[in-house]
Amino acid sequence: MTDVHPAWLPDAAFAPLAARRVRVVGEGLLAGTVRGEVTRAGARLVTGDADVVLEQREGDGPEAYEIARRDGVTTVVAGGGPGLLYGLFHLVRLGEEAFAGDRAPERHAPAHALRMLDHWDNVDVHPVMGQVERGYAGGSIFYADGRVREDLSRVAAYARLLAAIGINRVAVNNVNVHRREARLLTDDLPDVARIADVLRPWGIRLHLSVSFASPVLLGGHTSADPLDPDVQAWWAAATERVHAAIPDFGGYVVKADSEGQPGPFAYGRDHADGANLLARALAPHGGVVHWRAFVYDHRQDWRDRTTDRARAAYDHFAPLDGRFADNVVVQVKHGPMDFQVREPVSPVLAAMPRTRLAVELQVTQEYTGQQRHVCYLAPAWREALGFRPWGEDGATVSETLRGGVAAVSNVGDDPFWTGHPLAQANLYAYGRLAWDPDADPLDEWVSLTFPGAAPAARALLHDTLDRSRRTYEDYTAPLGVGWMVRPGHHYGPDVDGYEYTPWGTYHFADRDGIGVDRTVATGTGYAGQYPRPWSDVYESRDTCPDELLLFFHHVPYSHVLASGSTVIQHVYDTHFAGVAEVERIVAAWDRADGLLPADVVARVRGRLVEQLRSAREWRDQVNTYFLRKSGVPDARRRTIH
Ligand code: GCW
Repeated sequence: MTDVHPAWLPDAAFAPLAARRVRVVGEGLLAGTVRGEVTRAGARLVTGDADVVLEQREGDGPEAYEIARRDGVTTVVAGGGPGLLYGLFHLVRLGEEAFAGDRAPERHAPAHALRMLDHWDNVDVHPVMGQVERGYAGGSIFYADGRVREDLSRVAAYARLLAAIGINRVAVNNVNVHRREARLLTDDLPDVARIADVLRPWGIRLHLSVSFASPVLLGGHTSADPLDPDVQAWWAAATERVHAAIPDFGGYVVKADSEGQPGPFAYGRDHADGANLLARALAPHGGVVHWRAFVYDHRQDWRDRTTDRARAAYDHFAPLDGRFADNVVVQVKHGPMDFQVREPVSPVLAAMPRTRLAVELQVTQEYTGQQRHVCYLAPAWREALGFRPWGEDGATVSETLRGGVAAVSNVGDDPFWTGHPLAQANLYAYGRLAWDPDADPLDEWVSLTFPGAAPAARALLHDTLDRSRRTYEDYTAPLGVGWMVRPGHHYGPDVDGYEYTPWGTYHFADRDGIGVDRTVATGTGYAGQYPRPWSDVYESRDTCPDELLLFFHHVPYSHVLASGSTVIQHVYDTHFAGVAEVERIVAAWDRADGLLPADVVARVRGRLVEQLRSAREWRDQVNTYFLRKSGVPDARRRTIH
């Protein structure tokens, strides 16, 4: 392992701890990890008088901890090994502040018990998708040369980073399970167990994505019918073997009957039958099934206006509420489509009160600039987690989730982990929001990653990241309509790229207007999948928020937004403004020498060159397209090509 960036755990972040005497009271694997961290930091591990006491006392939630400071001693009392570790990292985040003055006891516990990262890593390099599907940071940290890596030191460093942000579950392979990867469940178990061994000291349990057709692919059966006793026996035995190799195995992740993956539909069964089959096999071992709700018809006909991809997850899953076993988590993408820069919150999240739901976020920036563009996603995730589907007085999405949160990782074998160094902030923020959906993690990330950064450096990072999602939105597809990306790889503009394809991702622009009518009155009825008040809010053009207008309504270009601008003028203005903003950020980084480490500055500058090129391409293609369609000139007479 050479020259891997320390991300948010550089040695300097441990300097305040290094100067202290630390007593660790507790037994077990994770207490051992905590002692290792203390020693690694250069602090003195003592058994007597100490400046810091970290104590593990069983009970009261193994992940929770209480921090206090009295009479010159900082204490962390944890309910278990994980809490001890999280408490230690909390001290690291506090820095010197952890050792100053008195501190009233403060209890910290995660908002969600399941805080998961999903890797879309393949063992082999897939001919189209590469090794990491939708990965923008190089190859896999888990696999090389067609098998699990011999040297897993990079995985150990990753696990340490994840523990510092509270992640406790990692699924190590792609939900599109190809032939080779299907065998992780069987032939490769000893190797998969080695990964689990590396994750375990950091409080992280390993999960596997499995093919629903495994009994056929691996077991020589002719069917994978969930109601077939032979199939059930096969899963029970296979799961037994997994558990024998990995005693704390977390469970399975399944993408079934989606984008060509096999599933229960082939046997006339539904998603509850499918999920419960695996749940039954896992239950004796304490495992869970993450069953994805990303199910839709990807063989649509654009001529057919009655089929709406946005409706699909709700139509498939809401009727099954109450039928899933207790150890099934139905994993729902945060929006009804697919990780666009702006989408409404999925109505499925409000439609299944008797099901354990998890929300799925995408840290890897598939549709948000592929880690060549800066796009800090925490504001979008906070919006989703904090959304109140039943109105102001109702609960937030985060409060209703009983299956926790999951997200697609953005990490690869790149020296900066994430390609774009600033994309590390997304991974950091995801972990912290999974722990506390109200957190605002950017300052923390800056302080840890760039210890001692001057105010000008901090300002530069804020300036670059704070508004970056809005900026990306400004120069790409407008007003919630989404897509307009190049088919396949999803990078760069192509307004009609998906317009006449089977994927169900249309904008329906013509000479008069644009947008998808998803109203109950005249459209696909999608707006009616929300409870009140949102069904009403979205149903009407007058109350639908501007940023989602084209998601819910087909309107003329002359339609006046709540902002006072017309739709067409909004398109022009935001596209010019978005590029101007990128130009401003580029100029700011031109002056960044000496503010941040040279390798970071160099890498960011390189990415910004591409971001600016790409943003201009977006601006010019989108503006030109709509000028030609509508014939309406820019009120400010700027050059539109
Ligand atoms: O967004 C789409 C991606 C696919 C991905 C799929 C999914 C893993 O383009 O690459 O497949 O979503 O979430 O299953």
